[in-house]
Amino acid sequence: MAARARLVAFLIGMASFLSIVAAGQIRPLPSGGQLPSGLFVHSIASMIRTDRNATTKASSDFGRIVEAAPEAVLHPATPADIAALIRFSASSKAPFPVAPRGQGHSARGQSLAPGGVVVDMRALGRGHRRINVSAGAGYVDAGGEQLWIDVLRATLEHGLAPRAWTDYLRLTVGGTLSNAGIGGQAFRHGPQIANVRELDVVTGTGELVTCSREESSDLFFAVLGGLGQFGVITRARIALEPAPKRARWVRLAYTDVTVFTGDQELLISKKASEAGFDYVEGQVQLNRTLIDGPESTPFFSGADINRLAGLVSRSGSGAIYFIEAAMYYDEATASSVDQKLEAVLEQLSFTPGFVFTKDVTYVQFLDRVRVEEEVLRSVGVWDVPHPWLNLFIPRSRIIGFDTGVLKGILGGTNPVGVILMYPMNTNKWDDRMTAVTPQTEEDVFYAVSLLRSAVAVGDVERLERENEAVLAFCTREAIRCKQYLPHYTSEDGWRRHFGTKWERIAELKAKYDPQTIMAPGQRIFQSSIASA
Ligand code: ZME
Repeated sequence: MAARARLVAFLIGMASFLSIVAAGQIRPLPSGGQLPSGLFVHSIASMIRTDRNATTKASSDFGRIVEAAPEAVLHPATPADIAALIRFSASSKAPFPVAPRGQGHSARGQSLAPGGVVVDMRALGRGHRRINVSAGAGYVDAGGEQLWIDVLRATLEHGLAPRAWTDYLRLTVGGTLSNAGIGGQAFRHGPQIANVRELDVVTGTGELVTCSREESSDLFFAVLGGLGQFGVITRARIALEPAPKRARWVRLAYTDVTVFTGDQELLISKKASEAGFDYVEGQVQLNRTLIDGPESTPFFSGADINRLAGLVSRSGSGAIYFIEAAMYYDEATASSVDQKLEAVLEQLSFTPGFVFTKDVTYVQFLDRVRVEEEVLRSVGVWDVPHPWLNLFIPRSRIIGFDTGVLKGILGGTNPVGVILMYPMNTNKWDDRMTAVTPQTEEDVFYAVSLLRSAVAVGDVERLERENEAVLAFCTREAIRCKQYLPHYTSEDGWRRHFGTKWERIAELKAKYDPQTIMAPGQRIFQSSIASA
């Protein structure tokens, strides 16, 4: 079989590669590149595993929808080891695919390398912590393999913290920066990719390049939101701010989507200097998910749930909406936070009486999905298929989307999982980066995340059909939406996704990964090997 032949080619290639190293001949590779001298001493052979134990772990991801085994897994000790592997592939007669894998939290196989080599990025951080805080300069250098929770803990030792977060912190820096990294702070600070000052990248030609807005800026902008297509992020320099100590965390209930989105848009229009929230998201609860879902238990008391159930039955559609927001504070601002919260709440139009407040530490707030994870794990619904769909919707179309999708296609369903819906300011996104936003003139767009889990027989197929229907609805209604964490199986889908950015992306691909070996699980560029 082809896979078998490739494995043999790989091992033969590796053997001859090792003999070059063993013979002490550092000579130009066919591509003209030099072997890094460090490799001469520490060959990567001992870091490559081909046993089933290693390859099986790297054969699937959090999505549990696609599965494909790599031929081998590299456990690098240094970025130079990754460079050696990529250079070996890129310069060989039969290049093989290479995919970095952090936590494997992709939903559709984006971190897989069918027939190639998965780089277990987490191996980089073993033994020593690759996180260095420069407090005076206000940044942290974090290895691409580092988890955001560990970056948070390290920076807090200096009273500092990154400004932009994802909802879940057990993700790697390289993983979120390859996508965008969105959450309730993005309205003010932009996505995580907008808060990066510098990167180290091992490109698809096996070069280790330091890049920034000033230096090798084409690579810097390409890699941010670049879906792993141009190289592997081995270090990111991330901007920091003084860390708040605590968060006043609120949920406000609505039955009318127009009132809900109106309040969200008011909140995201506020400057940091005005009385407002530091974090703004929103959730949609269809039918009985609120009452049944384990997700809700940490926030609402039994009495709250009874009151909310009453609200659900009074809401004609059965849908209720929550703004989830947080106001950060510390010792200096503790005495005024209640007043500030009151001042903001007064401007909003949530259902009277339906405000729920919690007061938690900053870490408890940022790491809140961890609690959900533990609940879901305890009832066995964490390691299940996740046919997730994330969309960016232009502001002008969000009410139509709510009618057609949430109250239409998904109306009457009782999904297990979370539906998120919150606006962001377009001007916080840098269009030079590969990450894609709706290509309209509008200054606000919504993230709508249908984060549903498949827990029963037939759920995957049913949820996938619903996802298809949602995308078909957007096409039919000419809603210029973009997928976030995008997934397409045809080049045509990718061309439409990238729109005006496509030509530039193809050009950068040819420059930084001419053999199309990097991150094949995205299925953007069909490599000659993958299709062979
Ligand atoms: C892609 C994405 C997942 C964005 C947010 N999530 C979440 N996943 C699971 N539970 C969540 C959540 N956001 C809030 N709760």
